[in-house]
Amino acid sequence: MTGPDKKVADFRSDTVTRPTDEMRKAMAEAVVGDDVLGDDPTVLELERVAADIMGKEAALYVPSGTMGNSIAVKAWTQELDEVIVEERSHIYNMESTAITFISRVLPRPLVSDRGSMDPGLVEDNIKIPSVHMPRTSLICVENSHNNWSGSVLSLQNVKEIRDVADRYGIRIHMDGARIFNASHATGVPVKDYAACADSLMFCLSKGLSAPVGSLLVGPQDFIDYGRRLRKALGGGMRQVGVLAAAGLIALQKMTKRIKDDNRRARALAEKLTAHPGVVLDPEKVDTNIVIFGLDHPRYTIPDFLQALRERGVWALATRGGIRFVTHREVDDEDVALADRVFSELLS
Ligand code: TLP
Repeated sequence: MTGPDKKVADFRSDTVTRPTDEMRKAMAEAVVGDDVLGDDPTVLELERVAADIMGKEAALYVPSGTMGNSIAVKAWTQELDEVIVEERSHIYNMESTAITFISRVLPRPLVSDRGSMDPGLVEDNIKIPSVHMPRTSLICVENSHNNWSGSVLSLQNVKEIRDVADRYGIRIHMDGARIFNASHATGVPVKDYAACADSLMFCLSKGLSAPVGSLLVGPQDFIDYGRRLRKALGGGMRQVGVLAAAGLIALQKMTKRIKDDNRRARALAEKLTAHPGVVLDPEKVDTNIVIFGLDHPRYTIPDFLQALRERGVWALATRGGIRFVTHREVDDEDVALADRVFSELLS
């Protein structure tokens, strides 16, 4: 099946999106080769297009966002280093400890204003060179920010963090898994965000609807080393042009539609907030992720999620409550269904 399964309104994640018919056709017809040997033309094209869109020298196709982030952290750091991360970031919280397991660095989590770290606080946390302390070598930022309900970073904030990083010779990696959602929300071109970071990872497999894959972009020598790290991590794939073909369509044809997901998430938030027990400020929904608390005498969060699921509305528990994510396979009817089910359960 390539279209949405209308039996449920699946708001669990934009990762549930299945490839479009056009992607499936391109996958079937893809010209392929052995990508580990560097001769899959479809992968090479995807990497070239990705680097171009982001305004970077080179790109690396990786199986997942987690691998892209892991390669970036490993490439920019050495053991005994420290990495500044935002306290709710995906890199720090949701990658099964990859940052320490793979790179063996110390994460330094900082508080933020919905994902935007104060550049002064970042500067205060850069270690002065000392035999006693780790060396700060990398700052990671996340845009849009998953666990802050899809909040976006202003270009100003990222530029100020860039200034700090430059003063101390530190790299910046941007987890831009949903950078196109952020770009639609702020009007800042993805290239401008990417220009503030040394490297950026973005996902094809979320709102862009490709079945698999992410891209890591950055300078040529970083990507060359990243290619070796990808092999070491078991991410060297052979005739993977069959997947890259879908990725090319994701990049060339699906980025524009992301604004619909952002719009629908705001509409969903406005509806849900009207129900008793829903703790949510729709003004704080910048992109396609809606996270809200539940304060209701009849339900715990697991019970409420179960009751939703029985009525065909799927969502996930997350830090701070319940998460709904909009994407290509949920439409206005699904939003209306969620609204009706909330009325039934909470009134
Ligand atoms: N996020 C997934 C889950 O891991 C929670 C989701 O459903 O939102 N950075 C960010 C900001 C992400 O949201 C994700 C995935 C990743 C990195 C990792 O990407 P994958 O899942 O491809 O490893």
